Amino acid sequence: MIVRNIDDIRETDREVHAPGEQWISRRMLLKNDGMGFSFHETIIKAGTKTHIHYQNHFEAVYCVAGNGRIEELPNGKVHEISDGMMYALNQHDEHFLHGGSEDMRLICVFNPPLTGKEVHDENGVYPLVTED
Ligand code: 9YT
Repeated sequence: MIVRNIDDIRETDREVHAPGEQWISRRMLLKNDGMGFSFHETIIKAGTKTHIHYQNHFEAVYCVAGNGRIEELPNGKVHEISDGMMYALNQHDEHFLHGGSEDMRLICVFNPPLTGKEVHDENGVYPLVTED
């Protein structure tokens, strides 16, 4: 059994900051934990905007605090996100993720799991890392 507290993740290599500090991701489960998915807490900073297009991954996101919005690309459709809202990128959906009036706390699951080494490229994509 794996039992972890978020405080065990903080300020370790499992805590990743966006290059522009729009978000912080604390990876509670990664590929090497052997679960077949990765499981993260992500804090989206208020007032930020992040371009995301996970062409190699599916992601489900559940908001447990704060607020923000998803802007679908290219059609511009907007979904307000707050405590209790879930969205799933089941079609590798390209979007902007906007922070709202306060920081937003998200629980995120990735399939295939992130290894922890991925960084968003200039197109908002995480590469598929296959080597162990
Ligand atoms: C919701 C989202 O995808 N935010 C970007 C960070 C990502 N969740 C991660 O790497 O944990």
